[in-house]
Parts: sequence; C-alpha cells; structure tokens
Amino acid sequence: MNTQGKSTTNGHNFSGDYPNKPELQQQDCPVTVQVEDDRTGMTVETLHRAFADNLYYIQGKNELTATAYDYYMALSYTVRDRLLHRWIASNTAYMTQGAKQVCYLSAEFLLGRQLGKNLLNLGIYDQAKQVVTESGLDFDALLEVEPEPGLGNGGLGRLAACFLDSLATLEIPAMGYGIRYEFGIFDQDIKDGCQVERPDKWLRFGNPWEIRHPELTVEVCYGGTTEAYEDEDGEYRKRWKPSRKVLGTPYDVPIPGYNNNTVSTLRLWRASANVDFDFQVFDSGDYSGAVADKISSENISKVLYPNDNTEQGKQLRLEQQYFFVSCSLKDIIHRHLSHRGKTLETLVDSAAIQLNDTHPAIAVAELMRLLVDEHRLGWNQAWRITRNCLAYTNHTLLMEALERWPVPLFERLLPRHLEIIYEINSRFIDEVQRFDPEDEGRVGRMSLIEEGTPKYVRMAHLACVGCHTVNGVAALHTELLKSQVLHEFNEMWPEKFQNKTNGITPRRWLLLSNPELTNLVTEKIGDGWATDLERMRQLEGYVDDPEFRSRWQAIKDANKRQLAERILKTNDEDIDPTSLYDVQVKRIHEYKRQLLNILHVIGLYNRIKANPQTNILPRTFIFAGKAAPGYYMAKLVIRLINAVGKVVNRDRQVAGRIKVVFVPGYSVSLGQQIYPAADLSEQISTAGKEASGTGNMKFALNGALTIGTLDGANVEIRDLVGPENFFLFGLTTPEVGQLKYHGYNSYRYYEDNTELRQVIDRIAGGEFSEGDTELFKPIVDSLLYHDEYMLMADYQAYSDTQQKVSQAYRDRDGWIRMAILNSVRVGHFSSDRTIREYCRDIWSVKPVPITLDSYSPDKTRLNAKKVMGRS
Ligand code: 26W
Repeated sequence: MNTQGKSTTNGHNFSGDYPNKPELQQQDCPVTVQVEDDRTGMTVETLHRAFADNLYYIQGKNELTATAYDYYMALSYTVRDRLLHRWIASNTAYMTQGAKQVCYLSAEFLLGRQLGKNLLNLGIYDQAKQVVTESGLDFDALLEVEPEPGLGNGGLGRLAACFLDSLATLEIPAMGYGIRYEFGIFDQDIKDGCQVERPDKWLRFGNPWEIRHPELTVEVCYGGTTEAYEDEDGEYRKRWKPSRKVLGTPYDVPIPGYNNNTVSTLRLWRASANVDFDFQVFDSGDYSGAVADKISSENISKVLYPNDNTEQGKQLRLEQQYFFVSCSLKDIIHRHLSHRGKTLETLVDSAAIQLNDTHPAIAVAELMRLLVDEHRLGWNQAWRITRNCLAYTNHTLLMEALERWPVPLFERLLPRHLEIIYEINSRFIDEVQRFDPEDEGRVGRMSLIEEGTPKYVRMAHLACVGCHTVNGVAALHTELLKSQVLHEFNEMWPEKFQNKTNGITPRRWLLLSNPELTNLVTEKIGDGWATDLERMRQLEGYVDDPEFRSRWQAIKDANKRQLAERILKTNDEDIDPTSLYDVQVKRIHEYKRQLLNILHVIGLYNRIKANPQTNILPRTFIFAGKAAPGYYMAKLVIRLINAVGKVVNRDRQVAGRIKVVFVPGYSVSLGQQIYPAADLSEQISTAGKEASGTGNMKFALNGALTIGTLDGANVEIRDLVGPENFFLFGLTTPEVGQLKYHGYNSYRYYEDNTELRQVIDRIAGGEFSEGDTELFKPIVDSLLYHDEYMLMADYQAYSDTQQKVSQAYRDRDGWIRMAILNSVRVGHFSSDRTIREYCRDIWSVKPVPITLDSYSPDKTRLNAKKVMGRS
C-alpha cells in the first residue's frame, strides 16, 4: 500500500551505514557495498535484519521460543528506531528555532493501535508486511496483538488523536498533553444481553510506544490554605500552603506525520507519590498515613472516567484535571524560559494552548497563579498573557454535560485557585455591568459562580472569560452556542466565537482501514490525495463508468464478507454479506437514539409477523457502543437490542431477512473494521443535541449512505454530498424547540399511530423478555410519558425514510452511484482542513518542515559541548 509515490527511504539518503559517515567513492573502490544503518534503514533487507535483531536482543527470543507478542514487540522496536531518528530531528529543529507550538490539552486521546499507523506514516507499511510474511508470520494477526490504548471515551478523545495526526502531517510544531491512565476505557462484554465491564489493563505487557522522562518530573500541589504576605519589594502577595504534593512524570509518545519527517510528541503525565513530602509524615510517626497518601497520589492517573456527556462532580476527576493541566503549563513555561532572552511576556510566541472542552479549563486559573504568584507578574499583565495564549473548544450542547464544580470541593482542593477565580469574576462582573447596566439578571446568569447551596464554579464560563476564542465543532453547533448556551457571552464578545467543523484523518479512516479502496483511488487519480482529500472529487467522473462501479462494489462486498467473519467469531451469528448492512456504532446515549433504531427493527418484525410473505429487503442491523457504567437507561437499551436480536434472529418466519447483532467491545480497532463494510450509516440524534459527530464522516468516506437528522455535521455532509444522496428525516432544531414550547405530548403518537403502537405493545407485552412485563417498563414509560428526545415524534418519518432506503438499495447501480458520490465528496471533512483553519484563525502557527540532511548526528562519538541555543 505505497500511496506516497516516493522512494521508500522517505527522501533520506542512506548510502552509508551512518548518515554522516564519509561515503566511499566509486573510483577509490572497485565494489561499492551499500549497507543501511540497521536502526534507520527502510529497505526490506534492512528491516529483516532489524526485526531479527530486535527479537533477539530486546525480547531475548528466537524463532523457537518467540510468541506472537515477541514478534509484535520486535517489529514495534524496529519502527520505533526509525521514529526516534525523526523525533530527535524534529525536537532539535523546534528547540533551536524557538518555533511556536500548538499545545493541545485534552483529558482524552483515543489513539487506536499504533504499529500499523506508524508503518503507514513512515512509508514502510508494504515493506514491513513483506518482511513479516517472508518470516513465515501472519502480518494482520501480528498487528492485532497490540492492545488498544483506550485513553478516551468517544468522539472528543478520537478527535484529539486525529488532530495530532494532521498537525504532524502538516508539519505544525505541536504537542499533545494528557494523562497516562493506567486503565483506559473499560472492556465491554455482553453476558445474557447485558453490558458487563472489565478493567482495561492495556499496560500489562509494557508499551513500546512511550519513553519515560523522569528528569522532566514536576510537582503538583493540592489542598491546604493560602496566606497573604509582603514580598521583598513591599508588594502585597498571596502564598499557597498546600497540604499534599504529587509528582507528575511525562511519558512521551511519538506522533509521526504522514509522508514527511515530522514526529511530534504526545506527552502523557503519570502521577506518583512525592517521597520527600511523605517523609515528613513518616517523621511525624504516621506510617499508615504516609502509605495511604502514596496510594492516593498514584490514584490520580489510575483510571479514565467512563462518562460521556454526563457530569459526575467527583473529587478525583477534578484532581485529574488539575494534575495534567498544572504539569503541562509548568512544562510549557519551562520550555519557553529555557530559551535565552525569552520572558513570560512573550509566552504567546511559544505556545498556542487549546483547551479540549472544559476538562482542562482550570488552566485559566492555574496559568494566572503561575504568572502572578510564582513568577511575580502583575495581575493585568498576567491576564493579558493568559488570554492571549488560551483558546477553548466546546463539544456539547447538553446542559447536563456542562461541567460545574461545587465551591466547597473546589475550596478544599484548590483554595488558591478559587481565590483567583473570585478575582477574575469580580473584574468580569464589572465588565458585564458596564456592558449592560439595564439587565439586572445578567450578572447572575453570566457569573463564573452559580448561586445556591452549594454554589458551583461554572467551568464553561471560566473558559469563555479566560480564552481569546471559543469555538464550536460544526456549523449548526456553533450557531446554537452563539444563540443559546453561551448567547450572552456572544453578545458581549461576538469576535470571540468561531466555528471549526470537525474532521477525521484519512490516513487511519481510509488508507489503513480500507486498503483496497485506497488502491483503487490511487490507481485512478495518482498519489498525493491522502493529504489533499478534496482531490477525491476527481473520481466523480467515474460514477457512470460500469467498470469502476463494479470494482467499487467488489471492494465493498469483500469488506462486508470480512466483517461477517468477524461477527461470526465474536457473536456466533451468521450474517448475510449480501444483505444491507445498517449500522449504528457510537456511545450509547438517549440523545443518540439507538432506541429509535431498534423500534424500527421491531416495526419490520411486526410486518413480517403480520404477513410472513411480505417482501422485505434483507437487512443486517449492526450495533456497537459502550454505555457509561452508571447510566441505567443506556444499559437497558443495550439489553433491549440484544433481546430483540435473540427473538428476531431465531424466528423461522423471519427466515434470515432481518438480523440484529450487537458487537461487543466497540473501539477504534473495531471501528476500522466496521466503517468500510457499512452500507447505511445511522446518524439519528434529536436535532440540536449532537455537537458534530465524526463517525458520520468515517462512514461517508468509506461509501456508506447516511440516514440522518439535521443535526451536527450531518447538515454540512448533506450539503456537500447533495440532498439527493442523503436520507433526511425528522424534526429540525427549531421544530424540536417549538414542540417542546407548546407542550410535547408523546402519548398522542401512541394513540394515533398504529404501527408505533404495535411496536411499543410488543415490548410492553414482554415479547422480548420472556413474558416479563417489568424488564423494559422504564423504556416504555419513558417513551409514553416523557420522551425527552422525541423519538415518538420522529418515528413515522424515520420508518418512512427507511422504506425509501430499501427501495434505493434494490437498485444496485443507483445505490453504488450514490455511495461513490458520498465518498468522493466528503474530502472537506479531512482533519487536515480543520487543522489548517485552527492554525489560521486561532493559533497563528506556521509549518516548520523537518529535513533529515541538515540534522546529522555523529553516532560514532558524542560532543556534548556543542550545545545549542540554550541557557
Ligand atoms: C463531564 C463528562 C463529560 C465527558 C465527556 C462531558 C463531555 C464529554 C465529551 C465532550 C463528550 C464527547 O465526546 N463529545 C463529542 O465530541 C465530538 C468531537 O467534537 C463530537 O463530534 C460529538 O458530537 C460530541 O458528542
């Protein structure tokens, strides 16, 4: 899969065994022996040597003793060496040039497996495959040995990973900052139709993709009190006397760009106990107290919170947020000041700090504290620096997902930050009053503190006030932010608000996951499109070419067969690869309306039961996704899906026309197998609830058609692929608002709609619960008497539109035509485009290309005196 059209050495001249070794001249020597460095060479021959060498000297194994895991490690170290070479060159260039860097602060990075992606980006995927195959091993099986680093919940974490890939590919100096969770998102099993969570021990066998840097360890404080004092210059200052200190040690993960020499860094912090600090407790004789402190310190980076779009307000979560923010800001300041002559006044020339949702919003207060308390800057100067450096991305419109922390908790954990937030607030409130002296309620609504018992700190307001820009993640989402959730901030600072529609990296979501389609595209339009995805439009001319269409179809069919094999293994269910694959994969949440999907399945089932001869298009309904462990309704929906599957799949009358499978353990890797095999993409959230969605883009790029509402990025996808190639249904955002406003009565739909009534009656009657009428009662009641997300109002439109889908699918040529147009018209949703917009409109950063020739380390002898531009 060499789509790069470049020499496999990535442009580097490896004619000698070391880059700087004097080359033998042809005339000096009758035979030129060209041997590549085993650690940097990119040819098949060298990779063979390195693979064998690493197996022997790192894993301590040979072919007789090696396990699949050993081979995975040996290949990973082979790749890592090649990354290190470029990584060091990148870091050296950024340091010597003092380049401005993007610092992407995110509590989650959902990277997916690293080995395949790193091979692809280095341009040695095919070579490595050849090496592994010639060694008598199964390459795909080897890639699957890697445990997935599941350091995120869903969309927001995966977006951060796509952004890192695009930043490196665009040669933008960048650093991701996050937490090295020891346990990522839980593994999901399905037992008796229920979700069962298992801890994700992803680090159990070690991780070849990280380098620990103990020398960069920083200290993070919690608790205690503050006191006022007068400094040497007679200035009144505040001092924080913390009660607890924790250490943060960075683990750096290399992030290579595609087809270039850039390798940027994802810096993940791990918490550990501060031994010196704990010794004081030892001395005072409290042994078990000291041990308890050690354990509680280590807990900070122990586990990812599995909630998605719901607030929980747990102390440990705030500790985590402050932990990685404090570590990261100290690191950013340290790197800035290590340049000769640089002062904090010019911090913005070194760092554009992006806050991925409010999870790192404490950065506003922490940066102020570092500048004012620790570096002794004046408040106004510190405030200017803080605002110039920080920017905030909002990812949710759900009120329950807007983070708020109880003031008493805040005061206990971060007393100095609370004081700083009060100070920011008091100045902000003055500004609000000056802006709008008439409206007395305005201050209370905009304040950083929500009144009540207890009071709360509103993190979204803190981020709005402390950042120079606020952006939404799709056009509709940004409009709703400006007109609803944050409308009063938009009135005050309209210039702050921007839209940056999300994107996905085509490297993982097409080249890696759908190699056959990738080859077809390259065959027709040549190389280079993977970094210029809009060029896929050049394929539009082929939609009427029967040969092209049949090859497209053949690729989709092969992908569908592969998924069928996987589902046979995981679900022990035989699915028909010629049926329409109707897929909904994403977190399970009421607003995403997996329930609406399964209601439609039951509707079809009813039709078959009422008339067994009915002509129904064969369909396989594929679901996957995790529910937050404490989210009762989401887990009940999983149960219902599995229960319906059990009944429908076994019913002889259905005769294989419809099947329902819930694939356990949804993850990035599973997504990579599912998107390329999908025919229909379910994007059916209640209008106005899904900020963007990114799965919708992955499906479309891989040639699935969408059935969807006018929500999130669906709106823009439909505009680009053309309304005639998109199955639209449902209430619009204003209609949802209208209906709510006039008193929504979901029971009316039950009374008026026979099809819908029969669906609900079947659930209520215990048909899917072996006669138990209690099990799914909460779902039935929610639909009939509350229906927050208006499934009842949208049911008929959804069902009718699904009929249109079936009709369209029967026309195979017409369907493929639409599928191709979807795929080739969504180039706009490459995360490269998104990142270019952030660079231009928010970060003001420019590419810094990395060349390997200007960087030639002497690996035969070190000379540490030759240090570069550092104080
Ligand atoms: C407070 C707990 C919590 C945890 C996670 C609140 C909110 C979140 C995330 C913001 C949830 C999330 O992943 N949001 C998704 O972000 C994607 C990337 O922008 C969007 O495409 C999705 O629409 C949005 O739901």
